[in-house]
Amino acid sequence: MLKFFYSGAPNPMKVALMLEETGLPYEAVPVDTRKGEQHTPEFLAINPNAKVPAIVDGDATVFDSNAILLYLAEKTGKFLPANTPKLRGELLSWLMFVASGVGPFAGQSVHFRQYAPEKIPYAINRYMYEAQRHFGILEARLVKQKYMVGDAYGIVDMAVWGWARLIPNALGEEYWAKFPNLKRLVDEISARPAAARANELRTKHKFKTEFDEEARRAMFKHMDVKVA
Ligand SMILES: N[C@@H](CCC(=O)N[C@@H](CS)C(=O)NCC(=O)O)C(=O)O
Repeated sequence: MLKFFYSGAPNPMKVALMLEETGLPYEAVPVDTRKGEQHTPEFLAINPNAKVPAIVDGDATVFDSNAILLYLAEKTGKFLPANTPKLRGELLSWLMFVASGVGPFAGQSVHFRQYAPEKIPYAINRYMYEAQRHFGILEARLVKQKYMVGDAYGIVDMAVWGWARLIPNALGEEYWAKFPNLKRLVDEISARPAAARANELRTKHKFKTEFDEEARRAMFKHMDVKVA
């Protein structure tokens, strides 16, 4: 059976949503990143980047959330637009845009706003600005069309859901007012039974909630290594 290595964080949750949407049988394997389980040799053999999510499906191992979304969509033939060059181009562009822009900038915005030991105005401003700019690009797309690619719900919408529902953490609750169409999409997806099951999944395993010294050492390794 397909193994899904996960935690309750945004990138694994996109994949949990997709697995639940497809109805594929899977075994969820918790990786408690606050306890450092992402750094074990066994997990590094699956994802050398020491991050969740990852899947093992027979002899296929896939890591990086949007790569997994595409893999699962191609495996099942579900949640993909029609295979025309136009829509394929849009699919790949938006999938990579979310992976390389929305996720990293929103993630750094959360980091500098909530976790960095010093509140550095320059870093907070840069990442909030870039996170907002990226969410603004999604908003502009969703003013023009109901879903991100084509005319049906698909994997790019799932990728967007993973990060856009963190807008209150990445930017602040009041920022929803700036992105009404993004909120419309997030609310629509969150109301789906598959999203409820994805959210419920993380309650089935006990993940560490405290962000203590052990968690800091596991997740913020740069704090112990001076490179600059
Ligand atoms: N590009 C990767 C990023 C994965 C990622 O950053 N995962 C986070 C959770 S959202 C994680 O594993 N953090 C643990 C750590 O950084 O040690 C993806 O899209 O899957």
